[in-house]
Amino acid sequence: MTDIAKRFTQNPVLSPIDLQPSRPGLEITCLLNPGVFTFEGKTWLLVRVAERPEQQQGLISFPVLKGDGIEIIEIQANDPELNASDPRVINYKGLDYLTTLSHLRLLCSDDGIDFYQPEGYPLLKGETDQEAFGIEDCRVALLDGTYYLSYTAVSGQGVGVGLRTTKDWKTFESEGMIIPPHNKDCAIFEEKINGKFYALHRPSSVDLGGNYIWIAESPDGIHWGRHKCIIQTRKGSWDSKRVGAGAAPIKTEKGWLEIYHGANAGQRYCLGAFLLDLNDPTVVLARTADPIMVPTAEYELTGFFGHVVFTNGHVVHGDELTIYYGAADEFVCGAKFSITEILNALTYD
Ligand code: MAN
Repeated sequence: MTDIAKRFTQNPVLSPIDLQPSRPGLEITCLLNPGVFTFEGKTWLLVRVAERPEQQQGLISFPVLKGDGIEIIEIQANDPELNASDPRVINYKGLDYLTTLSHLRLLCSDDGIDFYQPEGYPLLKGETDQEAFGIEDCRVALLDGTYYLSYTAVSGQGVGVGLRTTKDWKTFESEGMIIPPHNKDCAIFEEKINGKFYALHRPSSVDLGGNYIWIAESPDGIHWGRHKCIIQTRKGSWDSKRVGAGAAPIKTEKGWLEIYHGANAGQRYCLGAFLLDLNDPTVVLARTADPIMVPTAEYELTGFFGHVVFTNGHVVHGDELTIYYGAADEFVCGAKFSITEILNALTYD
């Protein structure tokens, strides 16, 4: 057993019933994968809220954004042109759709455990055609007083990385799609290195290559280049099928420590870690052979999509790393790690 996470005894911290749907006619199916940051002395979560209409017998229905509103698409469950074998995505008449529509919602807390929705902060919703199936799994990076929100933008055109920035969490600048499909899991470093922005990201390829983690650099945090593949899946391992970055890398004396997710062919999502050179983060120094967190708790095994722990947000206090994570794609949970313990679990090349 290599799981070194200390899960909150209060888990799940948030369940779908804890919040109100964004509009009449929809219900919250999943609360998951929050971006995390500190602001005005509080811990904040930017939670992914996945919604759909209440499901009727024999019918599959889901919302997509249209103009300022939503359109509900309804398909007979027994339609021969429907493939609904994955609870998260469906294929109908050769086109892919998501079963839920996600927006991002701000919650805050004084103790990092009890979260509430404060007054006066907007919901972040899909705004463009490229976001018609929603926005998801936002990473939040703070650089020089600006928060960079890198999130997954989904539509029939594909899955890419969108960027918005804010200083006050009330007004936002949209920079549009910064990395085109198919790409997600984009985590921006919270410090420039040798004058440049860096980000981890995850293109997907079904043929040559794979679901690997890449790094890129940028002069301004918006335009990205010099892409380089740094972490690949490992055959026969817990991360054999896909890997993707978590939140912004953590600066340690040994290097930039990144917590990432890896899944095997059975779609079990675990967490591991790798270490990048402090001065040249395109160089991988070490990686954990085994996962540091494995879905084992009931709320991680059973839910909308079971056997999943997935993180894209954390807070660091000295040696203590508190991650917030999506469990079974349905709940938001918390766990603590010792950074030293994670560093000790790394295998150097
Ligand atoms: C995958 C899963 C879903 C997600 C889509 C689009 O299928 O991660 O939860 O909605 O990709 O990003």
